[in-house]
Amino acid sequence: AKEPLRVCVTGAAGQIGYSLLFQLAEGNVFGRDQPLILQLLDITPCLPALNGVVMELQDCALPLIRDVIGTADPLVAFKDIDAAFLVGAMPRREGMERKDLLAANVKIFKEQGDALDKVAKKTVKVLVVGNPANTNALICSKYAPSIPKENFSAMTRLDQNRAQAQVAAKLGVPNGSVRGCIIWGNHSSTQFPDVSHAEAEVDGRWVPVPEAVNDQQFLRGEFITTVQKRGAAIIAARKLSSAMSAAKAACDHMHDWFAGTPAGRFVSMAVFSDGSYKTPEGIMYSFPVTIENGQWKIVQGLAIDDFAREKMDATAKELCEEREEAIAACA
Ligand code: NAX
Repeated sequence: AKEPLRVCVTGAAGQIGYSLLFQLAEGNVFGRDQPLILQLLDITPCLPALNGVVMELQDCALPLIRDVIGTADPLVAFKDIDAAFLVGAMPRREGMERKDLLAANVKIFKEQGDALDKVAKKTVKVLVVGNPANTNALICSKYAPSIPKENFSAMTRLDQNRAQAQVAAKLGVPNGSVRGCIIWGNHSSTQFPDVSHAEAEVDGRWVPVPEAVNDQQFLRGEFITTVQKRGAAIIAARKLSSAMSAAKAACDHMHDWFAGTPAGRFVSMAVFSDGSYKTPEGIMYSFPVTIENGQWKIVQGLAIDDFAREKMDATAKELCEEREEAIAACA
């Protein structure tokens, strides 16, 4: 039998946590034969609610769960972990400036980076979901220097899934008949959802999405803004931010990081830029990646036209600004 994996979820008493934990505990992420020890972190005022979640997980009587720990201490939650979903973050309150929110959150990720550095396995894979996700991941890694940089990433998979679903709906095909949608840059409204390298299966044949959709005005306009503003549309409708879809995307991201991508396929995740596609080095930029043996590699050689270039530069510029603000906030 396999040794249990230790998996941490932060913000585990929150709404994404509530959806994420069940999928994880069922075996959707690490496989249905992989036992798990769940180490759940939230802040002290939320410990009663977290305890309720721990009780519910016990009551699911799931075959893979070996233990569930709930704590407000990052040193306990991160002890010996193999994987971390860093979901917990400070929500935006009314009247709060974007800058103040960033400052508050990067401090959380500084502290958590420090704790990961002290107690997590050096092979831990860390997925940051809490916003501003890209910059939080950057700071977290910076304060965990003993863990390789490649082990940190931020989530743009929800944006990728949204793009895929929009294209499928436009074409009237199942979601599985669209692949290769890319998210470039920041998980924010400056992200660039790009279907110029995507394919769709129409009448039993895989064809480039731009050809299948055959509506450049839509693909360069409404499609992009729909994906960019989808988070706000969910909030307007639900009075709560995306949770079910965010949790599912986090599971997709971590699943593929551990299991790898099928031959010839790629997924988007925000990782350390090495300067690929003329992006500034050292920011957490979302790229198309292939994954093998738990290692991601940025897909090289995709053609970038002037339209894409401008969008890719704009989101890079925002990430550079966030990095400056974050470093100042941590000083
Ligand atoms: P909730 O407010 O429901 O839950 C957040 C939980 O985190 C709360 O229980 C809170 O007590 C906890 N928390 C706060 N500070 C913490 C800390 N220092 N350590 C541990 N736990 C802490 O928010 P939810 O809807 O679950 O969203 C969580 C985060 O995901 C937010 O930052 C949100 O902006 C972000 N999102 C990111 C997405 C992405 O695609 N990258 C999409 C969905 C989501 O909006």
